Amino acid sequence: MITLFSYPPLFGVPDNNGYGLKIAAVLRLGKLAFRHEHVLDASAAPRGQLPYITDGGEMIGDSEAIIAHLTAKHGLAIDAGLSQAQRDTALATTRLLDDLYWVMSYSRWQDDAYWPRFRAAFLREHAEVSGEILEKARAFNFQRYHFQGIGRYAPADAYRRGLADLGAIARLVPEAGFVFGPDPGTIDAAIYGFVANIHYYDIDTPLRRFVAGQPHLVRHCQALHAVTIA
Ligand SMILES: N[C@@H](CCC(=O)N[C@@H](CS)C(=O)NCC(=O)O)C(=O)O
Repeated sequence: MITLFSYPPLFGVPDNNGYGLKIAAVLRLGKLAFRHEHVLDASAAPRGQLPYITDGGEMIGDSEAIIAHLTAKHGLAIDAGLSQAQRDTALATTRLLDDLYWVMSYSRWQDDAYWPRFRAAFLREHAEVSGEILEKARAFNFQRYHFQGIGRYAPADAYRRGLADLGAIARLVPEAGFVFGPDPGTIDAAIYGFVANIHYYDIDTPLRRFVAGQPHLVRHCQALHAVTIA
């Protein structure tokens, strides 16, 4: 049995992190049975990062490595018909989402405009998490943001960057269906992982306002969400 280890849910989204949510969606799309374990401490994970899966005796970290494993070992076929050009687009989009990840994360933990709402939601939904734990996580994230670079941006500059990422994603998602046709692939799960973590949050960031103004992106997100939480 596959076990997915990822961060806890928030605002009805089964993982408050885009990478873990992407894997939950991929497993559902591939109709692969799994157990979902939510953890806050990533120290047991390969490279100390979530998500990871265990599968028999194996432990696999990194969402892309997990998808490669599911494809090789469990016949995950949702990307089977893709051309090389489509695979390249999927890889470029994955890297684009890596950039959006930092801005989204910054909006929650670093930006004083939104941190109080994020903190309050976490404490309200997770009785096991104390204010002290969150303050420690915040201090840790400040360091991560500083060394990655986003932490040195003023909020308006950070959001300009995130909105450029979201704009490119909005142009990639079609009015109907999914990025590469009528059926969703891992690229759709990846987009969902991050867009859902913006759209379903009752925190009115510039990123969320942008998504709300893109009905086709909301439709895409809702379609993947229905499969993921089913
Ligand atoms: N390339 C990885 C990225 C995963 C990632 O960035 N995980 C972060 C999410 S916050 C994490 O666990 N960070 C904890 C840490 O770096 O200590 C993937 O695709 O899964």
